[in-house]
Amino acid sequence: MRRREFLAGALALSGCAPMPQSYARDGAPTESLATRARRSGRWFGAAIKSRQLREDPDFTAAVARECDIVVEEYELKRGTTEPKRDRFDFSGADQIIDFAQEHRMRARGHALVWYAANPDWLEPALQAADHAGREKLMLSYIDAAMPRYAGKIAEWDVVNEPLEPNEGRADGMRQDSMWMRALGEEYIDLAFHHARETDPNAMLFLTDYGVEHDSPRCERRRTAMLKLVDRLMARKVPVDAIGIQGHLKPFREGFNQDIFARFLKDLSDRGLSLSITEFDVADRGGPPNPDKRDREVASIGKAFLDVAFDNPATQALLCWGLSDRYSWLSNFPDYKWPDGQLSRGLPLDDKMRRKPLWDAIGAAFDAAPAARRQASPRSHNA
Ligand code: 9MR
Repeated sequence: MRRREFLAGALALSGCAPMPQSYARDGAPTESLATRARRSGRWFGAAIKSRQLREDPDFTAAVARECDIVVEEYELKRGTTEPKRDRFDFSGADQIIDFAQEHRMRARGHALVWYAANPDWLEPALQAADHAGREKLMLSYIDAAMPRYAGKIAEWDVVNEPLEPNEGRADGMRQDSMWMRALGEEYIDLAFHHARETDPNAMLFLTDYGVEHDSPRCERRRTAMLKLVDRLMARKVPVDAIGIQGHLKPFREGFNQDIFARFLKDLSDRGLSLSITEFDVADRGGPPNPDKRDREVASIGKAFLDVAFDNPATQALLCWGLSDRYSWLSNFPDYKWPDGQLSRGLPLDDKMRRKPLWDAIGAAFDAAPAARRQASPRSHNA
């Protein structure tokens, strides 16, 4: 594969292969991304919300057409499911998982242990508990969520976003996390061992962001992730896979294919599977003309995905949303456009029409060498 370097704010588009022009602005049917992903032995899908399934038939049809894997954008986070201690509400996640079952889709569970999106009662309860009580408070959520979806959720984000080198720890671990404060780094070991025991058939992921770009920030985060993975493997923690979130911001930070390929190889050489679990492209700062911006977004997306799929350990791509009608990027202070226009970082526009990014994803799947899927979860205890 010929690799290129993409500079923030100055994508050298003239040097890139032309984007294929198969995308259908009139919605003409062509093979779905799931079909093209499957041909390379991979899954394609998106994060969704139950409300979209209840209220938006166009969007729901697009998900059914394009995806064969889904994940809950927020409805399996503890702040949603356990608003009061031991009083659970899984109704949103249930609807998403029912939809996946009906459409014979694979499903991911996101996320069991995260520093954010927790209920208000949790941190004070942790502070009041002794060590055994603190462990129990973390593991009780695994007990509540995993068995409920056994056989239906094939893979779980067990620990999400454990890294934040900017907070100053030498090991790059996120210190401003209730789990680090309560249990130290061992919280990760405990969570994975417990998840493995609770659903031995599930594939167990550690996921994080900010490891994609060619920037000092991402370099620090890549180093911290590799070091964490090495410590976990030395302690025989049953991590099966790494989820690279893939929230790209090409108009702020550069991208270098060789650097990213090397990082993925460093992970897969350690025996880990990989997935891109939250892909989208922040378009703020890109060209004002939306067509031109779409082409640049597609170009950087293709450069990134070509590397991701060149590694046979990469088994899936999930976008964080499917259509610009619903993207967290349009609401997030750092990424939203000041004039209120929608972000254009997803494969379908707000009218469910396929965009150049859709083409880029399809073309990346078409060009990908076959994936090497893990037949069953790998246990480092074996
Ligand atoms: O997109 C999600 C947004 O709708 C939620 O309000 C928020 C908090 O639950 O989480 C967003 O998703 C995040 C994901 O769970 C973890 N990685 C970053 C995502 C975007 O912030």
